[in-house]
This record gives sequence, C-alpha cells and structure tokens, in this order.
Amino acid sequence: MQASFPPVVISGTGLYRPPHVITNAELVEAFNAYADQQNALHAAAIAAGERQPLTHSSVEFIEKASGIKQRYVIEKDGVLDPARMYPRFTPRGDDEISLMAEIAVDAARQALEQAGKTGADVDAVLCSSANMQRAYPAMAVEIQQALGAGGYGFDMNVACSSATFALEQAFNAVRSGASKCVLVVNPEITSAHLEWRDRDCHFIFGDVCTALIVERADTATGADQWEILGTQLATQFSSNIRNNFGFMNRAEDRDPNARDLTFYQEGRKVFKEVVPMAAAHIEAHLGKLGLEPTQVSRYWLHQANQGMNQLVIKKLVGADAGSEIAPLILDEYANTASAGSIIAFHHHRGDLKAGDAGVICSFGAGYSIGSVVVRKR
Ligand code: CO8
Repeated sequence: MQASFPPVVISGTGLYRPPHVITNAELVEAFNAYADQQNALHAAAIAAGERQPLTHSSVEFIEKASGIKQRYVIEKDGVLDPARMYPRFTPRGDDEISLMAEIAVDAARQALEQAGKTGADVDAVLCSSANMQRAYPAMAVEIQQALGAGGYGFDMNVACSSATFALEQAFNAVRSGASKCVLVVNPEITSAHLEWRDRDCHFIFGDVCTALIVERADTATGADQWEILGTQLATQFSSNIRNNFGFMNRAEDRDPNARDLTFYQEGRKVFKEVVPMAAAHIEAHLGKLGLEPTQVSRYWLHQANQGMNQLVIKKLVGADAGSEIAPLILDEYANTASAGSIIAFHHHRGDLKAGDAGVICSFGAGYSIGSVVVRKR
C-alpha cells in the first residue's frame, strides 16, 4: 500500500536580477573587435595557413538561432573588453559573504516575504546551481547563516536541471516530515564560466538567481500557493554539453585557459536529442498523475532556445512557444541555466485560477530532465 503524505506547496518565489544588461548589438561589437584583434595578432600564422581566422558574430544569427535579445550580467565591463572577454570580480575575504551567497540571500528574502516566512522558519537550504563558486564550505551553509535559518544546508549541481532536481529533494524532505520549510536557491553566475570568446556560444547565457519556498500546506499562510502533485527526474549520460573545469586541472598541468575549461557543446546534437526526450518525459509524468497534456494550463519550460521550446510545446499540445501556455523569458534573460523555468514560473503564474495545473520542466547537461507538476490552491 502506498503511504499517504500531507500536501506540500510552493508558497513563495524570489528573483535576483543583475543590474547590467548586455544587448546583442553590444555583445557582437565586443566579439568582433576581439576577433579583429586576434586576427591581426596572428596575421602571419593565418597567412601561412597554420591558423584559422576568427569570423564575426552577428545579431541576426543570434536572434534567429536562439530567440535571445539580451542578457543580464553582474559585471559588464570585463565581458565587453576585447582584451579580456570575461567578467571582473573583486576577490572577497573569508570573513565576507561570497557573491553567490549574496545574490541567493537577495532572492531568498523575496521568496520568504511572499510566503510570509522569516529565515528562522527555514530548516533546510538547498543551493542548487550549474556551477559552484568554491569547493567548500557549501554556499548553502553560508546562506543558512546569513538568513538565520536552522537545520542544515547543502549544495547540489545537476547543470540546467539543478532547480527541478532540488525541488524534488525539497518535496520529499517536507512530505516525509524530515523538514518543515525548505529554501531552494539557484544562483547562476554563468558569465564566469561561459566562453565569451567563442562565437558559437558567446550569446547563450545570462546571470540571475531564483529562490523557492517549499513547505506543508498546513503551515503555509501566503496568498499564492501551488501544491506539488509530483516530481519526475531522469538522466542519461552525454558529453554534448560539457565543462572540464575542476580540482584535478592543476594536477594534470592543464593550461588554465584551455577551451574545455569553460562551457562547450554540440548545440545541434543537444537540440535534436533533448527535444524528444523532454516532450516524452513530460507526457509520461502527466500520464502517471492521470493528466493529459491538454489539461495543463501552463508550461514553464527550460529557457535555452526558442526553437527547442517551440518543438516541445507543439508536440505536447500543438501550441506555440511564447504563447500564453508556454511563456518565454529567454529573449530578456537569455539561458540562465537552472533558473530559467523558475523565472518563467515567477513571472507568469499570477493569472491562473485555483485548480489550474502547470508543469515546471528543465532540460540540459547530463543529459538531465526534471519535471514538477503543480496545481494552484
Ligand atoms: N554569428 C554568426 N554565425 C554563427 C554564430 C554567430 N554567433 N555562431 C555560429 N554561427 C554559424 C556557424 O559557424 C554555422 O556556420 P556553417 O553553417 O557555415 O558551418 C552556422 O552559423 C550554423 O551554426 P549552428 O549549426 O551551430 O547553429 P544552430 O542553428 O544549431 O544554433 C545554437 C546554435 C543556438 C547553440 C543551437 O544549436 C542550440 O541552442 N542548441 C540547443 C543547445 C542548448 O541550448 N544547450 C544549452 C543547454 S543548457 C545547459 O544544460 C548548460 C548548463 C551549464 C551552464 C553553463 C553556463 C555557462
């Protein structure tokens, strides 16, 4: 016999949005200046056929291939400096809050306020993100302390599916009674591990942090509550989205600037392989809960590429991405790794009515896919 669990809700969301915007025009101008500089620097090798010249990027390509029009970043000048092409952050002392924890605390406070809770109500903090600022101590423990939360905290990483995978951990911790109120934060400082010097991917990512409060329905007092009906996670190994940065690099005598120590991918393969996986995953998950895809009022999909979302939502319900049923936020935010589907949930749920069902779904490196089915209370 299946155990019966008390209802669990998402009772608050928060969003830290960085202060700086980089438009596609600014991005392309910086990249093209970098390419020209590199080509001038290596003119002899290029003329001798020993080196390929770098080709210009274009705003038209970026918008057509991805749907991305701009991205937010925490630091802009370093990214747009053709002599640098990555952000410039000032190192912080061990007695100062880390940047990842700082943006997580900002988003967390908003989520707590929406849920009518304080840090002291939280008894578990999951910091779940595509990349961590340091190996240890866990950022989650730093965030726990900054908010005055109790219990425990830990970091976890499942690339772009970090938020949905963390939601399942939070859901299980609360419904089993192990935790009362779980804070999930997804600080994504993607600008520091994106390769801005590669035109194939320089336009893809943006910085942001999202936060979610997960608690039992009988402790929730916020005005906006979303019961979690179920979660489903899946992984299947692929090297098509990869970053080899890690603690072994020094011992391997690696060049710290080697191309494979930042984000790289086989974008076409990812597109082709992940779309059918995501659509089938959502359909199967809904089926287990006795729901047809057409009975879902909203899909808050992973925000990597407009064309991907178009195919997924067409397969599921025959609608268009960017329409009311599958809102897009990537034109404004770009791909924010694990935070994308949560940003969509944060911005695009206010019009739904009690009883309406929705699906939060992420897909990305791993490969990894996570879906969370919710119903407005
Ligand atoms: N400007 C002009 N032309 C360009 C540019 C550019 N910037 N870039 C490439 N081109 C050229 C190519 O060279 C190619 O030319 P040719 O035909 O002569 O060879 C042509 O344009 C077409 O190139 P592509 O085939 O690569 O173009 P696509 O239409 O496939 O579009 C995309 C590229 C947009 C990358 C697309 O493949 C895509 O979005 N795929 C989905 C993959 C995806 O979204 N992956 C991310 C998953 S997120 C995740 O899990 C990562 C988590 C880790 C976070 C890390 C944060 C840093």
